[in-house]
Amino acid sequence: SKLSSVLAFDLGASSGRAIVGRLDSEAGRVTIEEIHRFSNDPVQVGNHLHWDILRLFHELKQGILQTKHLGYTDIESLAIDSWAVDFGLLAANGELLGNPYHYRDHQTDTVMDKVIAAIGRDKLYAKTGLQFLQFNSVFQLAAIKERNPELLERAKTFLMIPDLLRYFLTGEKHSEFTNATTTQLLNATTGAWDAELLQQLGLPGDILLHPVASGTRVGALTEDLCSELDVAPIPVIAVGEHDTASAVVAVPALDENFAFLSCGTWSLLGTETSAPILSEQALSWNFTNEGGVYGTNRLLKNIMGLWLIQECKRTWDKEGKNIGFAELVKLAEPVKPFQSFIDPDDDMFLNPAHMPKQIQQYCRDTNQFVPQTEGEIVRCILESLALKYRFILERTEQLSGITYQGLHIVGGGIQNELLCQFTANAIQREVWAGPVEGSALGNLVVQWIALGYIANLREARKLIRNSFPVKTFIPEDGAGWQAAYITFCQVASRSTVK
Ligand code: ADP
Ligand code: LRH
Repeated sequence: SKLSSVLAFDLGASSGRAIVGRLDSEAGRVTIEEIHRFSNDPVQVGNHLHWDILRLFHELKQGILQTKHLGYTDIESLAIDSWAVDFGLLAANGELLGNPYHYRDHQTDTVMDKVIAAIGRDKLYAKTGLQFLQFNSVFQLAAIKERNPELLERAKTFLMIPDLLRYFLTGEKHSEFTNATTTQLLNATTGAWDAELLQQLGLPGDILLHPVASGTRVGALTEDLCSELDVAPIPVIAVGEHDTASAVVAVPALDENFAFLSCGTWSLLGTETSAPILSEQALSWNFTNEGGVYGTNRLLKNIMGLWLIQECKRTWDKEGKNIGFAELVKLAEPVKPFQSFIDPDDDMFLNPAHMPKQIQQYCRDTNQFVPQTEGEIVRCILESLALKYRFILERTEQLSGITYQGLHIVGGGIQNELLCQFTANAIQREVWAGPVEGSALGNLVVQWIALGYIANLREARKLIRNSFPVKTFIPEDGAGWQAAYITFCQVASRSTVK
């Protein structure tokens, strides 16, 4: 039977991978092989935090080479997805101006409030439908304009991270729709850049390219790259290039109405809707409407996620402890439950110098038990995340008017089974965990839809459901978690539960 092979690059904020997908259309099955994985290490230079964009491009090349070395001579296309909001600026001659900033760079710390004061919160939300996060591209651009106007004056083209890497691969400049929606500059109603907003903020609208729909073919590897790597000019497709858009494509839901949690560096919890929900309630709860593939909308909220654990681990690594993620979970398991809670989404956790101390500070400030050991700190984070998931799931239900029987979780975070179980306990419903490589799979299936092998999104989800295991977690200890939830809400209200 006919097999098709395509290549996905999925770049998360903590790591990237190259995955080859093989589709057997007759059998209705997909298999994947991870052919390359690399860490994504941001670099602090002076006062600023940057992505190491050339290293990421180098890793893409290593991935392409690896397909050749493993004997995949029949790759029909490739595509990139990555974290949202960040971008590079090109000069008139097409060269990259400076290293892209990391969204956690402190340049935006005070900018959002100024922009909101200038435009109006309601108006900005009505136009873009996006949640207010201090690092949305609009605020980064406003920060650059304030601090370093020469950079913007020299810029000829604005490209989001996957657009930029794709440009390095193909020489073609295009903006992809799903990721463009995360800038907070795209008008949710028209699907075009909001000229009035750009003008009011004094931002150069002419550097923005009109977005192409996800699933559009946007060139092929350049001749130069093909001779450098000695490979064929593989076609390149713009999939749902926002990793969360791709992750939600891969949710193996059989029902049209489902709640999801995309669980990696961030926890993105919400649901898919057919149109943006721009109600007053959605605005006051700061829910977002991000553009999805094929006309879908993602109503969701960012929750700080496993960043909290990653940062603790990074701090402990620096202290020479080198404890792996699986080991950290093991340390948390025997710890006494419900000793203290944090609101994961307090601003103080966005990019602190020392995450474990910051968590202790929060507990001290709220007169709670102060966790001391690694296990106690990780336990506090995991319980707090699970309780925050309940809080946001219930708000999602209120906004969508739909009750969900359980929660689908996709992404690297499902390897943390303690967190999956805590989540089932906190929401008192089933959790369905899988697939782990959600974003990469969403990337792969949209390539196959674009190539004509899969009919549509619904078929793609069925295919994923048939091809990858989903692990069910049954809720336990309802009374204990209900009591914990009440305490959690009291504690978190001090930091105005957002
Ligand atoms: P991103 O795409 O945002 O970089 P991933 O989806 O790759 O993130 O998820 C990475 C997270 O998954 C890590 O921060 C870690 O918390 C969790 N994780 C990875 N491996 C394990 C493991 N073996 N046990 C527990 N958690 C894990
Ligand atoms: C997850 C993600 C998320 C964005 C954040 C910047 O990787 O793309 O959807 O809010 O990174």
